[in-house]
Amino acid sequence: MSEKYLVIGAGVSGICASELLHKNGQDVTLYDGNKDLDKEKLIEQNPFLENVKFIIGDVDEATIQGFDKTVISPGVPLEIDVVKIIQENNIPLWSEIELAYQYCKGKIVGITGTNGKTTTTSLVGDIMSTYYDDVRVVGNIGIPFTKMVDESTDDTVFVIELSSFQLETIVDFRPDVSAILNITPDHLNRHHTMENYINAKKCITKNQNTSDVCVLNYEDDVLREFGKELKCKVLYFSSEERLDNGLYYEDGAIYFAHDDKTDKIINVDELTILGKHNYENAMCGIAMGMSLNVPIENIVDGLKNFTAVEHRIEYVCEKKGVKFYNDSKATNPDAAIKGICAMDRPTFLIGGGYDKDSAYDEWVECFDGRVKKLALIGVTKDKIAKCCDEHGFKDYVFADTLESAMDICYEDAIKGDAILLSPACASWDMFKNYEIRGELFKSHARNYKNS
Ligand code: UMA
Repeated sequence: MSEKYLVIGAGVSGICASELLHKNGQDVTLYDGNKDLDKEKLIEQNPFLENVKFIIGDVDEATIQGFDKTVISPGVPLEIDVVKIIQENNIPLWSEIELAYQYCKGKIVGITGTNGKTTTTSLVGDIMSTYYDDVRVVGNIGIPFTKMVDESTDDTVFVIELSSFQLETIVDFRPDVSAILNITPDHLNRHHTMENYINAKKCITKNQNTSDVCVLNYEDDVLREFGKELKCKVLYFSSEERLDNGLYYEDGAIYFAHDDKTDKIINVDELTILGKHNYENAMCGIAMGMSLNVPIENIVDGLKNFTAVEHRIEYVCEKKGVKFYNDSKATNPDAAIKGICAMDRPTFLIGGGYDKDSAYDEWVECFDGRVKKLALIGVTKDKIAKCCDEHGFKDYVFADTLESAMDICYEDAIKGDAILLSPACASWDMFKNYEIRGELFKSHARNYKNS
């Protein structure tokens, strides 16, 4: 018998969740709080929506009480009135990840963490594909899990990038292998406290049992402790010290220590991804591959053939001897520090964007000797400028658009410099997403004349 579902948020997640429910004979209503939502356009792009009811703008309590289940999109905060009413009436509230889980078959590999999720998810997808025939890479990476569950079988492997927003409202979702790469402050405007944010990430393990595996970063104090509380098997990786059990990096190579012996897996100069943070991503990928029985030779093949993901310290082009790098994916200060540290030349940095209540001190501190000039855009520009003043960094300018920030940098840059977009902020104040911000950066850079 069909049940009445309310799907909250008409972005890509909400639309794919509605489609999955509709295909499975459920009675679907799609809600979006944006009064200006262009319903006709959505239907034109997704014809199945003809058969879905819409609620746009306000919705009253009595209407909400009429639903059996609700599915929430990741970007919708749990504090909005609609969600409060759902919770007060004890109506099940599922993340779209939970919904997909209810309909999928096969093995599940789930990756979360503040930084490195997308790179690691994509790498794990490549590693799994060296051994399994039906590997589906989904989640926060951009393709909703709900879109890819059709015709999954016991042989399917789902590799899922999971954000804290998606994990907050899982119920039974249980990955066979999970990983938490690191936890540093991010999305504090949504989660309010670091504790809430950490707890959302920890949810990835909440239904795992003794037959499952969780891969954790040994160098992250919170995660090292967390491993001791878990029921499932824990595999640690470390980029700083030799472990008796687990993966570690030492003197240019990655090793796996187990059962009183140590196997060398790969020299890091055979990897195409650079920097210690990427060795951590690689170790996480190796651990996840091993946990799903992928032979070491296949894992090594996957590692050697992997290329960096778009928008993450991505080389774009060289004009007038100035190299352009797109790190639009650096949407928090910790990720942006990695972007700056990866530059091997004097750098013109473009930063600023949507305000997530982040602290910029550590980011600004790492400018010293590396950043020639900072061009600030977006809502956070004054906040970052104030932080620069406090830390004695004077070489900043303001710009109204990304293109004008780039023009300012390009005018001053000389042969041998880099221009890096690594904003330390989300894009949502000026762009729909970080991909669109990165694409604009790349196309504007490519349009500069070479002389
Ligand atoms: N909306 C409401 N009420 C609100 C807030 C939003 O109705 O209070 C509506 C908006 O009007 C809009 C819809 O919700 O129509 C948007 O939903 P959404 O923000 O969940 O966006 P989606 O397009 O569904 O994309 C989401 C993820 N977005 C976020 O988490 C903000 C995408 O992650 C993800 O790729 C996609 O699902 C597929 O799973 C993006 C992201 O920025 C890349 N993630 C954050 C990050 O990586 O830092 C977590």
